[in-house]
Amino acid sequence: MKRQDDVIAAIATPVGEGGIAVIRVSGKGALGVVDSRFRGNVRLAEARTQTAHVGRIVDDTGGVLDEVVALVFRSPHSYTGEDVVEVSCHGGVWVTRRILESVIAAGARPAEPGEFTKRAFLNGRIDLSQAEAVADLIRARADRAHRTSLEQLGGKLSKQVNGIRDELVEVCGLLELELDFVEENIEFTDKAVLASKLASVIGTLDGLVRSYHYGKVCREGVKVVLSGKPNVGKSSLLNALLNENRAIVTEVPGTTRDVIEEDLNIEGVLFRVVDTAGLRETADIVEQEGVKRSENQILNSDILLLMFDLSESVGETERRLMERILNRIDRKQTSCLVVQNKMDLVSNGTPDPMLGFIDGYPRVKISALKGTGLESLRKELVNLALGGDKGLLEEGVTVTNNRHKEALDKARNHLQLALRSLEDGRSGDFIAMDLRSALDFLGEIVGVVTTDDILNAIFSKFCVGK
Ligand SMILES: Nc1nc2c(ncn2[C@@H]2O[C@H](COP(=O)(O)OP(=O)(O)OP(=O)(O)O)[C@@H](O)[C@H]2O)c(=O)[nH]1
Ligand SMILES: [Mg+2]
Repeated sequence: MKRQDDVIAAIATPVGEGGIAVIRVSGKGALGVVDSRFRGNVRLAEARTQTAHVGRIVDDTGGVLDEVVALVFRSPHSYTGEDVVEVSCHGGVWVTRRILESVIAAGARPAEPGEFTKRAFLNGRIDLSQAEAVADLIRARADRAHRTSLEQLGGKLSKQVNGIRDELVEVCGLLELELDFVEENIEFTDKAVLASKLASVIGTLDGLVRSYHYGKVCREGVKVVLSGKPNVGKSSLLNALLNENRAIVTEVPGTTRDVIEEDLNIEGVLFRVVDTAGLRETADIVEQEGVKRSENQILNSDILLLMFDLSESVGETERRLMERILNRIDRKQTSCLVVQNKMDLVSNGTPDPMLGFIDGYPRVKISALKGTGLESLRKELVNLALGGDKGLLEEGVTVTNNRHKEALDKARNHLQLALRSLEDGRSGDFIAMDLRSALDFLGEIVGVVTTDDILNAIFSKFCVGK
């Protein structure tokens, strides 16, 4: 078992060559450990907090490894809450490695993934949901993900959850007080007031659980799969959206065989756009494998673009193809958008060949070749990704983490049971039991209630040095 008060050390910057790299050292005695390998005008062990010192780091034979700047943070004024030294050295892979080794030889041990942040949590610097936000912030690849993780890091979710916990503690207290006076038949609390309190908390939890859909969109992005018959222009559309020649486009049906995935940022939402092989019966075994992969992608899509060629009529083949797809996808997960391509080939006034064909889905007409209609397509994608809740959710707290959502869900279920018991006139201790369970689940989010399993699951996902 690794001890909690060891001095730990790790390279905090990514592996590779760069301007500078940072080696982070934390724990009681961290200043002394680094000081024993530091040669400068100031003894780090005696330095004031939040000061920077130029010097050299040496190895165990006294040989100079690099010129560095050492930043000193004294407990509790540091990321972890412990004594911390951050050594900024020149950003070479080898030199960084050697400095870490030197610090370890001087008495530190290599940090585990996420151990700095874990210590920040254990020392009360941040709560659990804030610690998780650190990992999300590092992973954020688009504006909205960045914004929600930053809000969570600032404690927006914690604040709301703690507010709810306070209310529930109060209700619990009232119920339990009443129990002490059960013999005397005294009622302290108006049942109707309690019920409306509970109902309002349930409403708040409902909103938080619902925000998870938007939160997931922010965090993981939206998977958009381009599907349709060969040659309708799927690869052309991918290229047009990315504004680069990413996928091969030819007039030969069956050009794309592999699955091609690229990130696309629209209005701060991250879309993962997937181009696939055109769907058709084929004798070519390479293409057959491609079609199989397309079908896999379709089943795992958040948004499915059903692409058609406007210059062609739709008939029995298309009808069968669409039936097959639409019967297999999970409507709760996947939204469909019909894209009619090659509008440059049809003159105005030509009747829509798809009149009455798979109605009930939003449609856009585009020309991937000329780049027309792409603006409406982008708008439609954002609409489908964020749903109607867009404005509403941006105001409030967004739940981005599955662990939080599950805990909120469970808390809400217990509160619903409590409310029902209250309405049925059950005894106070019975109701309080469910309230306690709800409190525990809410406590798991911020980390007041926690287990080693929960902590390990969370921090093992961090990188070393964070
Ligand atoms: N006129 C016109 N031609 C287009 C348009 N979009 C694509 N094409 C042409 O249609 C042909 C097929 O385009 P692709 O993008 O390769 O079609 P695909 O759906 O990826 O085809 P597969 O990979 O074979 O499934 C190419 O010759 C494109 O130049 C369009 O909007 N207008
Ligand atoms: Mg293609």
